[in-house]
Amino acid sequence: MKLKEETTEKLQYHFPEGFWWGSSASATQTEGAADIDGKGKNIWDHWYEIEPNRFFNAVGPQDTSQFYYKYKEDIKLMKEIGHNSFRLSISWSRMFPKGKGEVNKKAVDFYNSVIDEMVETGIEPFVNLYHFDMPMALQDIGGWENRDTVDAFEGYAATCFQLFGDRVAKWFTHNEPIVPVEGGYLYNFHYPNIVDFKKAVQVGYHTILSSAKAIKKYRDMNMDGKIGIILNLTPSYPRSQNPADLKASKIADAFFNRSFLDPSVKGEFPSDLVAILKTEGFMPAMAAGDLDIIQQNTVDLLGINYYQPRRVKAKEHARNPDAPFLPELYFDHYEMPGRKMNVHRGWEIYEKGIYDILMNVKENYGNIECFISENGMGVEGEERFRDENGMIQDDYRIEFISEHLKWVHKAISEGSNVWGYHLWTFMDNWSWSNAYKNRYGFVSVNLEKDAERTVKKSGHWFKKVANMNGF
Ligand code: BGP
Repeated sequence: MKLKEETTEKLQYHFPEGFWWGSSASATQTEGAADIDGKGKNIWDHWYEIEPNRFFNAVGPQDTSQFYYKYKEDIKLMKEIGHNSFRLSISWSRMFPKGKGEVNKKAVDFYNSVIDEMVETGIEPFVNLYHFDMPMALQDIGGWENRDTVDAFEGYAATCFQLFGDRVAKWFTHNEPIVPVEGGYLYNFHYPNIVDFKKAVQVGYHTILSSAKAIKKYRDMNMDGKIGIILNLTPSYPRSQNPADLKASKIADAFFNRSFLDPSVKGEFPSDLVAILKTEGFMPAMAAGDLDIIQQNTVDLLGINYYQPRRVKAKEHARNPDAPFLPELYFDHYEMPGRKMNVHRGWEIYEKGIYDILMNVKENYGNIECFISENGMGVEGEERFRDENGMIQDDYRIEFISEHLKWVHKAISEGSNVWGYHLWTFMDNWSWSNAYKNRYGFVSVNLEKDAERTVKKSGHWFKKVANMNGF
């Protein structure tokens, strides 16, 4: 007891009792076993089949970190490095090979076993339902473009609540729902890989509706837990305080943050965004009663993924009437001189951004209960940092995490209702186009040696932080 008090006193950054320490991951990126035990194809399996060279070194989603086979070992390792919680996703196409219909018993056995193992080990499961992995059978009818997919999602969600809800008390409908919109319909990095703003808006709208409907279902079923959504928030910073730059930055914020944050937390769409959609003729098809469902079924809990800010300036060139519509018709990106970069991923590192998001949530979103559900640093060629004892000396990751945690701590001291920090990610895993190029984990994975795991220096460091509840 005395030791604990002494240790606590020495901590400069002490976090509240009950803070969630852990990491996050997704099914497609970790499980492997993409075509066995009855799993149906999802868009990633399909895309890899038709265009393997799109993926770094042509490594596909079946060659991921083999969590399907090694989850017991992994969960034990999570505990060893201080996790009290871990976010995973359920693979929709493993549960429902055709997206709907009959549930796959082997998938149910697998997720039951994973959840049981976590609970027995003392790691709280945070379970997300959709992490970019549309079942191919539903993509064939348009995926999120088609309203039938909303109903299929509601059915899939209800099945998961019913089967696993006795042990899972934290649910999430979607991870980063804007990413499939951006990647699939605007900027060419997700399937179906087209540029069509009208469809993009419809996809976004259906995703939001599906989230509200799943939340309604959860509450109608009287489930005993909380349900939320995970959003990637990119604070929008103007180049200057000139009205034109400020306006551009506010519009970027509407497109990329408030578009999903407002309906999820406040139950309404941002009026400035709606005005643009109306002017440009991009309002989505809606059915009577939808807006009430969205309004009445907001989240209990908000997961915040933070990687980088968005720097914005006013548009400098006239609009080209022949160019396809993109949000960038309303603003330009600004490469701020001297900004700190993660050169491997090409993303800016701006630690204070995490604090700005938390303060915005506190001040403008009713200080809703939230946590950092992803934050992390992908680095290429980490093997060069492996020492003679076999440990990767990833001091840069320790610095990255601690610098962000300092800002989270400051937000807490100023009243933010933030309850946890989950790193992206537990172990190196497969990324949507970069495959295994950039490594993010606390634990390295050797793809040449049966996906052998070794804890990196950051994992050992995190264990101390989590066990002391600070640093
Ligand atoms: C987030 C996703 C994760 C993960 C992470 C890192 O947007 O939720 O699935 O991939 O980003 O990004 P990347 O893998 O593209 O480097």
